[in-house]
Amino acid sequence: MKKSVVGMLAVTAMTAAMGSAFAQDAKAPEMTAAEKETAKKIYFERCAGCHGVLRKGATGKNLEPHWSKKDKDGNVTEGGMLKLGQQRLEKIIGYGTDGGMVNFDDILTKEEITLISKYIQNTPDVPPEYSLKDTMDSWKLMVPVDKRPTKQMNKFNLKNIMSVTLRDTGEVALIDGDTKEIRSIVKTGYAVHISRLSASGRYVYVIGRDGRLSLIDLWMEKPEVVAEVKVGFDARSVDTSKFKGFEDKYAIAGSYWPPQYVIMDGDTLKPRKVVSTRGMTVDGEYHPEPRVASIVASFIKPEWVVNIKETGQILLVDYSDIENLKTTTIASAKFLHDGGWDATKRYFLVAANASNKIAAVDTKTGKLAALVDTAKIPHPGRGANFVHGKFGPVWTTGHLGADVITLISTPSDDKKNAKFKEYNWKVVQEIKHIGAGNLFVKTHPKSTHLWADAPMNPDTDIANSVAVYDIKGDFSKPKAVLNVAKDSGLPVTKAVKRAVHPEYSADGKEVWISLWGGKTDQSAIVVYDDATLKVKKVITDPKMITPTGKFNVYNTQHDIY
Ligand code: DHE
Repeated sequence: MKKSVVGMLAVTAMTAAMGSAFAQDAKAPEMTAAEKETAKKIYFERCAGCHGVLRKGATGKNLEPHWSKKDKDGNVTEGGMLKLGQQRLEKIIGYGTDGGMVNFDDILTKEEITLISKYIQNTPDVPPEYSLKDTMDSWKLMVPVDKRPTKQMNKFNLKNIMSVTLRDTGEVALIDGDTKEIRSIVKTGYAVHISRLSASGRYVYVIGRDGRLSLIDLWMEKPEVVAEVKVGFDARSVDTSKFKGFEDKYAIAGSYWPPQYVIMDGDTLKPRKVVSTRGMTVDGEYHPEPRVASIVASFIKPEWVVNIKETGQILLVDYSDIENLKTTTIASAKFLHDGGWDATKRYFLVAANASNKIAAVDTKTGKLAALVDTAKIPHPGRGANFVHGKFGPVWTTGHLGADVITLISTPSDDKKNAKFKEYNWKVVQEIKHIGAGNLFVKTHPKSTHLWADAPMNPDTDIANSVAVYDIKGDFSKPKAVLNVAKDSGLPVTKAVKRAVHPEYSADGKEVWISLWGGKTDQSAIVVYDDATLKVKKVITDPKMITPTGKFNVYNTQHDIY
């Protein structure tokens, strides 16, 4: 993947902040100071997301030089990177594992794989903390509220704008869903993870892996960033206040490092409060790095659902009085990651991915509704809701670690669905997918299809493709498999082209899929007609470098999936 100067600078800021106090383990391979600096940067860019800065493991395994753990009966197991050793580590990193670790031989050079294998046999660096003052010092208000337009100044159909992450250039492209033209490309943080919309649909919030949060005003003639703030060194999630009376008032962003979340004013990003998430896991053990995974705004209460990865605690943060912040802490299962609402938007379903479970929280009662066992490493993105011919309303997840799509029955207030109550919170069906390595599933209330990708599958043909399932019946109809790489018309190169993240247009008639090129190859977005499954358009502007997530304004604003 292309590495931009912006990205390099942003990552260097994090690694520089981590200091150079690098403890050399007596048995660990020796490294020069320059090698350690390079390896530290690679670790942050490529490994920390899954394994944690302190390397205690989450979605990925524990990568400490030595570890030991006790099971319920007091039996101790020991392991660690020193035990695995240089050769074995190089193999694992280069070729991946059956356990879900992807191969890095097409992302890192041989020398980089050697370096990173040495690095993880040494004691982890501990990055510094980041205070409210640091957050405040980083805050920039480019366009104050009174200098912004009072009405929409452009003629775009804002509902159908797609906010597209250009991962490796530290940018977001705002693409007109109607005309497929790029309306604006804005500079953001490094490797933007997600875009979320304000309740009004006017503001787009984008968060980069380097913790930089940018606020884009869609009402400007050419939409631009009007405010930004750095909420931490490493971040993944953001949302806004969506409850009636609080529309566009607050924003919240969660950090991976330091493990904390920041509450800000919604229209300026002025920081108001920083709250640490360090504490006890659901097993009653202290964890020094409980990272903030997905965050979602409730529509039925002035609350955010904040999912804490390592501890497995789901926080319901009440923002009606942020000076006297009230939080409900709901114990679920460890390694919370991504998730989405059920069709009624009362229950939030989140993957406890390395625990192979889906946790469902009832935001009306503030209690855990269910913990559902699933196949290996569920990864729903936001999931997909539809009414199954036999089992009624279901929410769907794919899996990184299994070749199935799982359907979980969800409750409904509609009397005609009363007969499905007996299935609620059960896995009612597992559908055979094209392979493991799925990241995202998607449907739309106006569609009869369910789309699922498999970009992390080691097989090139599978990583190139998406499957489309007919949701009208009982899934006995064979799925359609679309080879997005072939459909893009891009030349075949050595690098694996990965088809990732289906996203619907606002009217539910088109599905957009990103196609990641390799390090230097052209990427594309392939737009399909959802009814005919035929290609409608291939977007391949040279400025479109490594597009990943695409967020339709209307669907994101209203949590439609
Ligand atoms: Fe993501 C969602 C974390 C890797 C693309 N990703 C999320 C969320 C989290 C998360 C916590 C939920 C945010 C929310 O809803 O508030 N992702 C992580 C990681 O920790 C991980 C595994 C490793 C890392 O270093 O970041 C990771 N993610 C990736 C990728 O490699 C992807 C495919 C491309 C990229 O960004 O480099 C990727 N993640 C996405 C996307 C979403 C997402 C597109 C939003 C899905 C949606 O439809 O809302």
